[in-house]
Amino acid sequence: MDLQGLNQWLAERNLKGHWDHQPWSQTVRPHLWKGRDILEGLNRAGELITTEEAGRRTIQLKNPGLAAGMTNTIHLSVQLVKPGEIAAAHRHTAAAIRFVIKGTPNAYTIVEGERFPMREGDLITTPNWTWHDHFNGSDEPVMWLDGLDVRLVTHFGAMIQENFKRDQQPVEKPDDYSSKVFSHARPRWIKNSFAAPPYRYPWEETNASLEALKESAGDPFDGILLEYANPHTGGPTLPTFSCMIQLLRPHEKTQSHRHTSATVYHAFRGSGLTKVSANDLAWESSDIFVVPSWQWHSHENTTDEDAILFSITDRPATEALGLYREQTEGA
Ligand code: 1HN
Repeated sequence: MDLQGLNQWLAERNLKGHWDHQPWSQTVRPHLWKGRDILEGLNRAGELITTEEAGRRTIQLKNPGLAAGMTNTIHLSVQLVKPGEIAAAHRHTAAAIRFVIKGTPNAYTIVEGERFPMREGDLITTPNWTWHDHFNGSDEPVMWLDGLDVRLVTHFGAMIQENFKRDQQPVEKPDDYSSKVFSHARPRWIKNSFAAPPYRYPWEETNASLEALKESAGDPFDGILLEYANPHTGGPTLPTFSCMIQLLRPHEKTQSHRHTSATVYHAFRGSGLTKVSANDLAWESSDIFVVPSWQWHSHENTTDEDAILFSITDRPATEALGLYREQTEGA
């Protein structure tokens, strides 16, 4: 039996020699999806399928280097809920965030008995195992970005899901409950029972912070970069991933670095260029792109207007597992 014969003999028994080189994993590729394609697909889906039939009416982003999903950890999709529609209540071990790209008054995500309004630029979390459903009570569609750690959770074989006994969970908390419970003066008798509580980060507050800090030095790799802090711990948005918003000032060009965490971006305002290894990802408002782990990257605002990127990073997960490394140019 020669070596090739042995490889074959082993393969028939679901075994493999270390010398028989086959990749351990598929490769996440840098890639950019046009926002207008996603929105066109979603609007067409709005005519062809109901939320009831679809479960969730979302268009999922698929990385060209993977059989499924956008990265090995974070999954991204864009969701549409039409006037009068309900996306039924459920909970799962995957944690999710919603970043609203087309808001409207009277559309809500209900999480653990609290209804959170969905206005453009708002970020709303539905942490691991929290009941959540969506409802659009307005006469205009509502659309948002769904970010979940479902790829990571699936790798662990830990994706568990339960449906609520009715389509909608009851609203049991007063409006603005979380924003008051987690404000600067906090009730002494309420104990938070989640590693991260459900929470809404209103755009007007996020934007006011960006504006107030605009003249600061900023981060050399990311400009005016803000992290949406877990209101309970002050740490990353969620235990497995964190959300950021960054403002790149007119013609601002950042330094290049690389790190062992993947980041997915949504161009919320303006346009620019993100260089990822040998790829030039030219983005404009509404586009989505991915910077895979351990690839050199830098950002540039190529215009005379401010540019704003929303992003999700799996860095908290890699840090928790002792896997985080970072390298800067010349280091
Ligand atoms: C999910 O529960 C939602 O609740 C959206 O809106 C997208 C993608 C994968 C798994 C669960 C939602 C999802 C999801």
